[in-house]
Amino acid sequence: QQGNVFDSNAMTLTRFVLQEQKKFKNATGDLSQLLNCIQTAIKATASAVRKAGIAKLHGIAGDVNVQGEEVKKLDVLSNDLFINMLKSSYTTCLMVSEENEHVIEVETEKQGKYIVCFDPLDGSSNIDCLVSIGSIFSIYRKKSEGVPTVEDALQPGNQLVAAGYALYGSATAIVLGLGTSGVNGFTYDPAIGEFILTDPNMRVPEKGKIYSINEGYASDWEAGVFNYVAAKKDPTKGKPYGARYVGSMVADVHRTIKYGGIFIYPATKSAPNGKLRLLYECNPMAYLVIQAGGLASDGKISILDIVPKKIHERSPIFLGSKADVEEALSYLK
Ligand code: P6P
Repeated sequence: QQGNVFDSNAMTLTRFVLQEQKKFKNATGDLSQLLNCIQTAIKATASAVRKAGIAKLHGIAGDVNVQGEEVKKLDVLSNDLFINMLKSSYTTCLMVSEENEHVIEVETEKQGKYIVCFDPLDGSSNIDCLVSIGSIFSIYRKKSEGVPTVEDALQPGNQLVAAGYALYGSATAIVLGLGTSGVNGFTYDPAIGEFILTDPNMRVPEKGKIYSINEGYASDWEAGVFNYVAAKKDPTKGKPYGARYVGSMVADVHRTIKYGGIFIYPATKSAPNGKLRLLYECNPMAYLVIQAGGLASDGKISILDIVPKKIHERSPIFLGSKADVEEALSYLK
């Protein structure tokens, strides 16, 4: 396919989702509708992120979110976009957002069978210095009868129906796992306003050459983590690994899926459960990495087997190439 020929048969995300739906004869189309509304929220967020400096969306919106962090205007905008597009999809009954302390209920007449947990703009501390940021989402089916409650959102990751992320990087990309067709990557084409399939059936390399962790906290790590990271730098133990740490989870995880290696946000003395949130950071990323042939653990069990107790609970995470995660886990007591 030459570079400048217009592809009249492009595999768009919308088309891909419909194609997947058709594999299930009793599919209602609700998941397709839900994913297309998420796609709209992502397109609008991408547009705002790309012109934030011009549209004066940088800087502090003044509020403070449940994490006690200063909320930047883009955070608020992306959160509103996700909530509004999801509510008007008529496919969700409950939502959990990183920006909202309590679950978000959908009015009865707009309710559907899905529950969506999302971080509308992850890595927001990087917005003003133009480092890549992302949106992360995970989709469950409501299991209980009756009115949706917070319990419906406390499902382990092994119950996920689908999960994905958008990366607002040098290009805008969506990586999506539907549980049925592996993990697929799409790149945004602004010329037609569609996401085009560019990375079919993504696979995490069996072993990588990169470790990704915030070394600033080394004095706070448990011994096993300290010894593992030291081993990655020790030439007597094999060729030292390269170090890469963006400090934006979506960017660090996307690189890990594409190039291999390991991403770690461990427990520290000050943060005994690590920093990253289980429902809308660890679970969706673990689901995608595992579906792509990698591993994701909290140091003891698979991330996907953790039964959440609170919607904003945190978990340590060791994620990436199977051989690298297994090696790291062998250093933990
Ligand atoms: P630290 C960004 O604020 C974030 O939530 C994730 O995107 C990222 O992986 C992590 O925190 C970075 O945390 O403590 O290394 O700055």
